[in-house]
Amino acid sequence: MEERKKNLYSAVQPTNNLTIGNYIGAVQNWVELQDGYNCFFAIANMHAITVRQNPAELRQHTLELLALYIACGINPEKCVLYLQSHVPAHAELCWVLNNYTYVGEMERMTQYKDKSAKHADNINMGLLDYPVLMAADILLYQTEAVPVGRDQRQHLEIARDIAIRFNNAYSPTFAVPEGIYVKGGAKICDILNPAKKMSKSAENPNGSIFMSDDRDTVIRKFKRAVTDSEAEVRYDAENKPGISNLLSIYSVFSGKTIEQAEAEFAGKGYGDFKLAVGEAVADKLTPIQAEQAKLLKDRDYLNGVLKSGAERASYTANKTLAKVYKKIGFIQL
Ligand code: ATP
Ligand code: LTN
Repeated sequence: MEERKKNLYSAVQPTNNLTIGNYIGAVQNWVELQDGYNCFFAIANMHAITVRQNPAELRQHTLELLALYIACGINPEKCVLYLQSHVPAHAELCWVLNNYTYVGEMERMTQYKDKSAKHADNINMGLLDYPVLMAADILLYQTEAVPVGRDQRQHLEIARDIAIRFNNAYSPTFAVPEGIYVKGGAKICDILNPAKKMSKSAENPNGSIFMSDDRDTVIRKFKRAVTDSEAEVRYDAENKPGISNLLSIYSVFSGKTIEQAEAEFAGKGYGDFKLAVGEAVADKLTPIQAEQAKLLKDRDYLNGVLKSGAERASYTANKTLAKVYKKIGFIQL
């Protein structure tokens, strides 16, 4: 008998154009996983509004992200691709789970501390509650696997804790999810400041490579990437963070291992290496950008994907929500 496929869930916020960090840590990995799992991939627009968004830009980034998912190779026929706000069960389960989560736990979250420092004028309830909404996302789909970048590990741990807490208080209700992290690429760093993760909302856009950057921009940004005073292309994350980060990026975009890349640039200068990284990235991005642009012109197609995704996601999500409501004593009509 064929083994049952496990459910897999992940999401990205439509907060800006994606960076190659998002691609390496998340989307690229999803493409490889889509055959082995029952996949649900969301556009987390409800998470996005925890920091102020311009409505027109949010709308545009949402469509761009949907088109980008598909252009990167995620197949909307195989996977459920949808917009988080189209499935009201997310907000509903989040409310229930809030009552099984402690304020102290949320205040200790690294991302909350970082984002409240960055947006000190707008430390809203949504920002604090962000991990509970993420737990609701995951738990609604009886998710067993969650492929994300390292920075999301703490949030995933909380989702597991909440699931276990609820299951113990009632009876088994939620699957307890496991994280899937890519080796090497789980944390891509800012190319101007390798101590920081590459982020789509970084203050200096020259430290991030965006999926929408054209060839010249990509090559120019890599040319200025921070390296070190040696002249040796060698992986050593601790002592050579800049070069090691570039090696991780090169390895993913060229399809070569780190060792092969080190051998390729033995005896060559950093200038040659940085140019090669830029070219490898640009070569991969160009066809993705062309496909994304083509998809963005076909609004009917994109709307159809969203509609079908919302229906299929709602079906699974509502089953879990009904189970939860029954267990906690909510009368259902
Ligand atoms: P923002 O800057 O708006 O907070 P972000 O760039 O951190 O955004 P998210 O939408 O929070 O992006 O994350 C989307 C996915 O990309 C997540 O799985 C996250 O773990 C992954 N990711 C984000 N940044 C990196 C990175 N630098 N390296 C690897 N993976 C990353
Ligand atoms: N918080 C995540 C995006 C996200 C997510 C999820 C990831 C929202 N809901 C559920 C995995 C599972 C981030 O990457 N910043």
